[in-house]
Amino acid sequence: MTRKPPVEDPQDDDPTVGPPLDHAAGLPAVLSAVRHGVAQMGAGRTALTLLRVNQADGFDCPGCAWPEPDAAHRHVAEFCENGAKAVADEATVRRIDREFFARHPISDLADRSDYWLGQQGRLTEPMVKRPGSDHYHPIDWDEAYDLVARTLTALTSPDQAIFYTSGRTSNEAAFLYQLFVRAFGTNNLPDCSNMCHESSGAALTETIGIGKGSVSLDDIHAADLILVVGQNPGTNHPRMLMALDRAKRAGARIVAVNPLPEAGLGRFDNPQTAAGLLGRGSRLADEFCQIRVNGDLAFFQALGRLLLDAERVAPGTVLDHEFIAEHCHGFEAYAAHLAELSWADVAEATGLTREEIDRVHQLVLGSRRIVVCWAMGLTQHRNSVATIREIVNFLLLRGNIGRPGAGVCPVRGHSNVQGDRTMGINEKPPAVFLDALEREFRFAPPREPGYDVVEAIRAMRDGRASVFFAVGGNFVRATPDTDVTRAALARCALTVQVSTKLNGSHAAVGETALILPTLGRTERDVQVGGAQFVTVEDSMSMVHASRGRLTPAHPALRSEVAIVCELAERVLGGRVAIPWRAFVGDYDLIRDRIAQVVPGFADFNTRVRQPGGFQLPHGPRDSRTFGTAAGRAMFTANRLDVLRVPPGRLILQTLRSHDQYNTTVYGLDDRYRGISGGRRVVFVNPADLAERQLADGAYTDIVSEWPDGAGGVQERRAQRFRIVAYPTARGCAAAYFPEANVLVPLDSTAETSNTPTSKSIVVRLEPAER
Ligand SMILES: Nc1nc2c(c(=O)[nH]1)N[C@H]1C(S)=C(S)[C@@H](COP(=O)(O)OP(=O)(O)OC[C@H]3O[C@@H](n4cnc5c(=O)[nH]c(N)nc54)[C@H](O)[C@@H]3O)O[C@H]1N2
Ligand SMILES: Nc1nc2c(c(=O)[nH]1)N[C@H]1C(S)=C(S)[C@@H](COP(=O)(O)OP(=O)(O)OC[C@H]3O[C@@H](n4cnc5c(=O)[nH]c(N)nc54)[C@H](O)[C@@H]3O)O[C@H]1N2
Ligand SMILES: [Mo]
Repeated sequence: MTRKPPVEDPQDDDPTVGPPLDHAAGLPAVLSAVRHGVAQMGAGRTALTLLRVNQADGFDCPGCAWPEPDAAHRHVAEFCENGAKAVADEATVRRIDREFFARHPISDLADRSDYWLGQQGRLTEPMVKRPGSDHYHPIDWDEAYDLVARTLTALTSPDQAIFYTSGRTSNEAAFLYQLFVRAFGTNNLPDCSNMCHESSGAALTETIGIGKGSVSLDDIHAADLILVVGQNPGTNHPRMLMALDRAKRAGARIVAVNPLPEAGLGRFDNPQTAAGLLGRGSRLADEFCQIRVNGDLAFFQALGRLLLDAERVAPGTVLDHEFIAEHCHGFEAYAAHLAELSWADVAEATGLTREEIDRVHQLVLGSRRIVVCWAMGLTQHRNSVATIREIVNFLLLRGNIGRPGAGVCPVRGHSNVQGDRTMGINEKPPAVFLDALEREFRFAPPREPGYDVVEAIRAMRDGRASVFFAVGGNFVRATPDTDVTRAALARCALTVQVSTKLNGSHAAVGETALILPTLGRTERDVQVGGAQFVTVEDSMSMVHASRGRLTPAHPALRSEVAIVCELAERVLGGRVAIPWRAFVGDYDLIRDRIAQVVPGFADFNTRVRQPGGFQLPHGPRDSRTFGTAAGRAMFTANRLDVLRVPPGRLILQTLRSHDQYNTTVYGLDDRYRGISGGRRVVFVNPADLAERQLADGAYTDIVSEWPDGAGGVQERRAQRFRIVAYPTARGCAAAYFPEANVLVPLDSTAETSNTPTSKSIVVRLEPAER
């Protein structure tokens, strides 16, 4: 076992391929968790740290946003294999010091893989890259803050600065960050949501009046039928499998809708039970609909149409007429629209047979309580917002929103991405939020909408923005069109990264660049007023405290709250009367202000100290109150257009392997899909390979095609991927994010939400040279 980072970059990524697994977790998952922990932290620290994850007095797992069970149902080890990897990655004992940056010029870092960069350890002191230099050098905190303040105050307009957030930022830091940015004078607050669940937020706000899921963990446990659509929980939300397992034991049926047969939805060996550890777990999915990429809008329209037809045959027995009459709007137009549904289009879009859809329909008819869960498989397409509106239609028909055991469940990604939005990290803030901010802090926040992620890249590319500031994340690697984004950042006068770990964005620099190293979730945060805790909100609107216990990776690290406040003081001076210094000393004072501004946070400091925290209000869930313009839940009529590709082309989706957290790559294996030792693979159906005379194991370039606006085609190329014959849906292919991001055109985004279409890219495969 080695504590040393790998010396060589595994640039010559050399994947080996075995059969995919049909089951998830069990003992192999526990062993993998411990192995990653010990490699990064050593044995003692591994045991201590992992036992604190998701306990009432511990820290919130920096992995996913899936909620914790109530205290009575919590296990001693309330974490999963991939949560353990996320923790180990942050709590690693490896460190990056100034000698590291002396050895590695920025041009060298730019050539390194995400895996190599992440393996180097925690950032320890502030670093600066000056104009003309290819190196980072140490800089004092004070000097670094002054540099940022000078650059920001010299701008001719605050809108020339962009302030990005990734979803690990705590509520307290996020609230102060948006306060600072708005007091400075802009709404340029793009965040990772723009690439993630923005489509869910947009569709749900429009149809049910609130952009958040309507179910609690108890609803999952009590459901009769759970549809898991466009989601791979075995890898990305492993603790969700425990909830599904519990629902299943109570009699629920589960339907998986996915182009890929993902392992976790096959057999689940619950590692919290003896049978699970021995690999004698239960089968989770009763039906697997192997849908074509982007076929989900058609799928939910088909289910809606079958319900309407069934109602016609047996009036009064299928639809929830009372609910529709009392709480909904637009039913007639919706029903009329579906009367025109073309079954030929449904077959083409979904790739499913009528029998497969009928089987799901029968399950729907037999179920009183239905939950639909989804994640990135639905949100990153051109028609994503329409698809999610269609899920709402489907649920409204039988009154499946705002009733126990039923509802919408967009499963969030980053552990506090939902909380950051609640705190006002939003480039298009609602007016009521700005009004409350204005009342509480007595300044006039800007009312013009700011840039989202895609607009921010365009603004930097076109010279309309020249300062890029990021609290967390890895902008250059997470965003689409990597080369365009890198060039856009290079045009900036100043780029600033507040980070825990080194990543590709530290090598995508403006003329001047700063790295400001910060504390992570697992670490003690001690300020003038004593040890502080922060709070987060999970995917089901539960707000709770998170207390780090480890000694900080380095004494020079500052908390995100401290960094934001120091900057705000220097940039704003006396322009606003906000007690930044007091906020840093005592985070309770920040929470008192949040309580004044954000609905649902009254008595924040008291309620968050109760074990397990508290749940935020949610109109549809709590009282079937729908905060839409009409005051009702909205049925919508959505155009079904089938995503057709030119002959020989495939639809490529970009997804996560089992050994990564977004752009953080923990290892080069994807155990459940049978891949080891490499990431440059493209999964293709064997019949599609045969048709193109391509062989499993051959090397190919992936070339994406996008209209150039002048009647021609723009091409983007990702070189040298190993072809893997894989049981994905016909006509579809898959490759890993972020290696495939070079293929996603910046202008290819979802209607309304502007989310990059990372799950439906038209590509062709060309034999690789060599
Ligand atoms: N370990 C780990 N945990 C994570 C993350 C991580 O990287 N690693 N990331 C976190 C974040 S930020 C997020 S947003 C979530 C992401 O969680 P997921 O959404 O599960 O992540 P992806 O790997 O993008 O998986 C997308 C799934 O959708 C399927 N899919 C693709 N296109 C379609 C389609 O058109 N229709 C349907 N029905 N399915 C489709 C894919 O086959 C795949 O199973 O996970 C969070 N948790
Ligand atoms: N092609 C394609 N692109 C995608 C996706 C896809 O499915 N396909 N998914 C999209 C999705 S869903 C998302 S959410 C985005 C993710 O986009 P981001 O959130 O920008 O990316 P991450 O990889 O999660 O960011 C990891 C970095 O965050 C920093 N970090 C970690 N913890 C902390 C902390 O506590 N504080 C601070 N300040 N920094 C910290 C570390 O330096 C680490 O390197 O990517 C999107 N991009
Ligand atoms: Mo995400």
